[in-house]
Amino acid sequence: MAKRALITGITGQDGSYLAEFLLSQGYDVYGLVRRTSTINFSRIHHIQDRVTLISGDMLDQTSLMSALEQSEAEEVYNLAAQSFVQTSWSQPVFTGDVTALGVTRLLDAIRKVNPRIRFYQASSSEMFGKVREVPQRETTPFYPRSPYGVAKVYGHWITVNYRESYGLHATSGILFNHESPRRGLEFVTRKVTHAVARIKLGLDEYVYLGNLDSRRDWGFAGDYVRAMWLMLQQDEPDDYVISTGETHSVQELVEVAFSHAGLDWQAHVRQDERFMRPAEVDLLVGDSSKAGHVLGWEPQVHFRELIQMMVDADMQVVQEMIEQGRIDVNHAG
Ligand code: NAP
Ligand code: G4F
Repeated sequence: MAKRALITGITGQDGSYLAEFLLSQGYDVYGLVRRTSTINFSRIHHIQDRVTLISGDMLDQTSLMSALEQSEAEEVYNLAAQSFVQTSWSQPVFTGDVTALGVTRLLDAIRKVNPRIRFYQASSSEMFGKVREVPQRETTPFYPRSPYGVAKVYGHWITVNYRESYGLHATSGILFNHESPRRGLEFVTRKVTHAVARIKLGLDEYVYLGNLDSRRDWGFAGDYVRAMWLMLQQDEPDDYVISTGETHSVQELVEVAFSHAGLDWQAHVRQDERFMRPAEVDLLVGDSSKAGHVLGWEPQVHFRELIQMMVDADMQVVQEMIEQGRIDVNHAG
């Protein structure tokens, strides 16, 4: 019998890679999707006939219980969230409802429907915020710097609490930033690599960015979803940091992306107050040695290769848009 997994957030970057990975492992894959006025299945279009989509929302307890009953999942990966840090200042209550309380709704549904389900919570390095220790590891205290970070701290601790209160196999993966050609356009890596392609192909002249000094530990999403799966294959639930151990500034990201396309970044990058944050996370760099020892997990793709892969993919995307007439090159904004 094939194993059954339910993924919340299957339409997102990680959800699409995880669904592909689980299919490759022989799983029956179910995905929770919320109702939207326009269908946004572009990241899972290529596998849509191999996964079963179930309508539901992290704000709606009844739909979560139904999704568990319908899928009869043995593993649940909770990737759904309002995941954009900047938006969490303009929509703090909504962010808390989805990203924090949504975790409780799902855990409680699991407790009632089938407490033997193995649960993965998508925790975040944003929880470390104003970092108390360098590098950050599982034992580093949290100091979140955004409503999103605060919501993720809640999600992390309610996962630990349900593990300890009810004996659930509930695991929290503390993942550092991970990117890919499927990353949303609002996140800085993809914003930059997409802008590089548009500038190179003559559609734009500038990209407007916020803080160029902050540093992140950027890995590849395809590597990170493998770690999620490995965590749920362990006999005992636990918490794991997943990171590359390298840190780079936003400016370094910009330099690598523009130089890969043969462009001088200083001629095309402008700073804009709109993209500055009320409170910044200045430095993230993770120590994933526990994941190395226990899970046998190591990152395969490193920073420069990742950014170059994303620039190459965006060059292709923008070129195809031009060829298909989806961008009017004479009136590019
Ligand atoms: P993403 O691309 O923004 O995807 C988020 C997913 O959540 C989308 O499928 C979205 O559905 C879904 N969602 C949002 N609100 C929902 C709701 N109320 N009910 C049901 N589904 C809802 O995020 P990602 O980069 O794949 O990240 C996956 C998870 O890992 C998130 O929890 C994120 O916070 C966390 N995380 C990400 C990183 C990273 O660097 N990528 C690092 C650490 C942790 P729609 O398509 O309908 O919007
Ligand atoms: O790409 P970002 O928006 O990612 P951020 O805030 O680190 O959050 C991402 O990673 C977290 C893991 O640590 C996830 F939990 C979270 O869901 C999300 O996936 O910003 C990265 C850095 C920040 O310091 C930001 O201030 O880039 C800086 N930045 C500079 N200019 C910008 C911009 N970020 C964005 N999005 N847009 C800019 O124009």
